[in-house]
Amino acid sequence: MAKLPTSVDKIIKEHGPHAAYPPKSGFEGSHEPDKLVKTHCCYCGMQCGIKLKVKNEKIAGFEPWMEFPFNEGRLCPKGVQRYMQNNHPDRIMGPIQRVEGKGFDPISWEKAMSKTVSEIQRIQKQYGNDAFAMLSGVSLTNEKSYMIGKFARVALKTANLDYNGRLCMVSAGGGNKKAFGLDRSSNSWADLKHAKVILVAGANISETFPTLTHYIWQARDNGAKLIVVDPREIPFARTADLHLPVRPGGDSALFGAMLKIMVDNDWLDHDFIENHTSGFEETIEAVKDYDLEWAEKESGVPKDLIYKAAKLWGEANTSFLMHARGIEHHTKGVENVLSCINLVLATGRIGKPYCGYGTITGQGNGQGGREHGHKCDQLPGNRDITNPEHRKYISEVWGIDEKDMPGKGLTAYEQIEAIHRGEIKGMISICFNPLVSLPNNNYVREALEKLEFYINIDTFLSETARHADIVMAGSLHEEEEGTVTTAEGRVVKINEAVPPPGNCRRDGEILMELADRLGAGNKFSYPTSEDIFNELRVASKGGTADYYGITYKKVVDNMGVFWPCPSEDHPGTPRLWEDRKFATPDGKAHFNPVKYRPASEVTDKEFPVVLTTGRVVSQYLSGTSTRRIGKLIDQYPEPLMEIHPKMATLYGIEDRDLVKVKTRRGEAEFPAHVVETIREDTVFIPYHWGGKFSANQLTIGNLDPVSKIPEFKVCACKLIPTGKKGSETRTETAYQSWL
Ligand SMILES: Nc1nc2c(c(=O)[nH]1)N[C@H]1C(S)=C(S)[C@@H](COP(=O)(O)OP(=O)(O)OC[C@H]3O[C@@H](n4cnc5c(=O)[nH]c(N)nc54)[C@H](O)[C@@H]3O)O[C@H]1N2
Ligand SMILES: Nc1nc2c(c(=O)[nH]1)N[C@H]1C(S)=C(S)[C@@H](COP(=O)(O)OP(=O)(O)OC[C@H]3O[C@@H](n4cnc5c(=O)[nH]c(N)nc54)[C@H](O)[C@@H]3O)O[C@H]1N2
Ligand code: SF4
Ligand SMILES: [Mo]
Repeated sequence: MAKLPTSVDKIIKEHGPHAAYPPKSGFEGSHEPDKLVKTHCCYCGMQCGIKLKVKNEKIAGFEPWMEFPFNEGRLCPKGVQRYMQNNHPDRIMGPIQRVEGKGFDPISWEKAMSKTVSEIQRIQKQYGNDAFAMLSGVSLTNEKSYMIGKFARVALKTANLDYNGRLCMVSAGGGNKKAFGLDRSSNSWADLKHAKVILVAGANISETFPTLTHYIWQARDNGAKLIVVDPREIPFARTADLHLPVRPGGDSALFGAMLKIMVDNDWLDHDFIENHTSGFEETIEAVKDYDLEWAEKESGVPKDLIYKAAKLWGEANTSFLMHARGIEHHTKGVENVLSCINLVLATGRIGKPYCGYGTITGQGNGQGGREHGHKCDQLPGNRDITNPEHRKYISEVWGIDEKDMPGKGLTAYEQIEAIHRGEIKGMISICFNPLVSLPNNNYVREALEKLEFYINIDTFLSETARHADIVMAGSLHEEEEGTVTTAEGRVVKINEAVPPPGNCRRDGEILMELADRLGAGNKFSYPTSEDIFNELRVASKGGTADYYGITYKKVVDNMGVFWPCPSEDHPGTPRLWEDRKFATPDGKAHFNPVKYRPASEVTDKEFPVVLTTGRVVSQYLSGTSTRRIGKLIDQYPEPLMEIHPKMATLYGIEDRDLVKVKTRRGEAEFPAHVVETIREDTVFIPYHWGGKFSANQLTIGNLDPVSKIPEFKVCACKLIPTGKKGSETRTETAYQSWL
């Protein structure tokens, strides 16, 4: 691995490990900014409105944007610190090239571009077009997401394009499409406020979507009951009416049993089921043997709690069900989602005020980015790349011959497997750090080193970028105009606050130049981001994710527009399904039978403990940005392993003892965090760190057969106390884990 060319070492030496932000106190001009730019937080799917302060073309601070309707000025710990990333001394300030054994050297854009293009052409000529793959990410705007879908198919001419939403939203998307024919949460969060029962499954909202908690607290003030399904008593479960401490992997047994109880007690909306759904009979047939004893054994939730939850949910008048990755990161992620949707459909409480369902989108543009074509099987407007009509329509919009449109490609983790098999030889990635975020990452590292040529477009030298031959210095969220679509389905405007610093370039410009040099320049000539958006509008027209009626002006005037929005005079659709016309071919909502099956790796004598992974409030994803912001590091400096006191006693482990965690894939050491809030049979490790601090050395690469999401949320491990204490020096090392 190569050494960093940046000044990190010097900063650490001079200012200590926590000075991972510009060490001078304060930012010049934060009291007298040149301008305030209304935009959105660059991190999670809430996309909170924020005003960035700009001084001398640098971000100097922020102010709350009180008028933005979703968050009304509220921000979480990450949102209030994110302004520190743009000026950060670790930014890659121009293109760099790997020099074997030495590190990275700066190179000119001309050299970076010409070398990249000649390697793409060489590899494609030698091994075929699909041997050059692309991976992308949905921290990128709709405009860039759309352009990447087109870039891979039209300029690179490869089928193998996929994205980091494959690790995130695809199980939810798969379930939503099967049940409703459309992949979006059915309601805006406004419907939460007067829901009488709120069920949240596998979503640590207080830490992962902090500004959304305000809506739940408002509902609580209005008398709502709260049911939380999570192996951990996460912060907002501590005030819940019912906390169901499910064993990782047990959700579909739990939800199946709840459905059976609802059927047995006739807590059903027969009119809705009969007139607006299909598949009910097969669905209840699948759960007919799910008695409470069985459900308790399989799900790990005491049977009285299962019954109470079914009763509370079954008898409610208004309700909202939400879930996130806790139920989706499984080899049965789609089935888990469907078993939740079955509970919603059985009550008919959808498409009505204060009644709804939502999967909480994770990444900043996790919603818009999964609609416009950088999934391996998708074309813009959430069209299907294998559908002849869809291919024809998009080929016309792109001005290409349909027979030149590649077919379905491999998903993200499958691409890694294809590199190992020697089928993929070259790769370009943008906005994705798979070496930290993919499961079983020792296998991922080997794959990256097998590539004949790898180019990475990022803003920091991520763990993955360090394996690239060339790294192109791209732009951050605040450095390029565009739109994103929030977890609610609201399209909002991102404004360019500052230009990219130094010799960095806007991502969109990098892609356009590459397309031009690959001979497709006439199809990638967009003077402004709005021009890309206007083409996206046409490309999405008539698709299920229809943006045709959304314009930049409308988005700005209304502080967001909810898709679908099929015509310019259409106001947008905050609440779906009010007309009871679902987007499925028969217009009905579909129940889907779900038969419980266990996780792909269950505990045994050798690996007796359940390992689950996830997040903490102050760190974001693979941590490239948040692991460089000192105050966020202070809040949670290194990954800790949460363990229940009973299990800790069993192993003779005390708080902060260093424990070796071993799975069939690898091993790593983590200080123990002994807490009563986790199940006795399960340990939890956050995954935001790289190198030897990475939880993904341990996780399993098994995928859901439909969505191809990895099983991040459950595998089997063993714990080996090391006899050492987690120490301060480790804190320093955690910060430096990418060095
Ligand atoms: N602070 C912070 N916020 C973020 C992010 C971040 O990295 N940091 N990332 C954003 C992104 S991309 C995403 S996808 C979201 C993720 O948001 P969440 O899904 O809320 O986050 P996770 O921590 O991955 O998992 C949520 C919960 O699932 C529980 N869980 C584990 N296994 C199971 C299971 O088998 N069943 C059930 N029911 N629960 C289980 C865990 O205990 C955990 O509390 O957060 C977004 N917001
Ligand atoms: N064990 C375990 N693993 C997990 C999960 C888990 O719960 N447990 N969660 C999974 C989930 S839900 C997700 S979403 C993935 C996320 O995994 P990744 O997508 O790999 O994580 P990011 O940190 O978003 O990586 C994005 C990269 O893009 C760069 N970047 C950010 N913004 C921009 C931009 O505007 N332009 C450019 N060019 N680059 C940019 C960042 O510096 C970073 O290097 O991780 C997954 N991995
Ligand atoms: S809740 Fe999400 S979007 Fe809002 S400030 Fe926090 S990280 Fe940013
Ligand atoms: Mo995610």
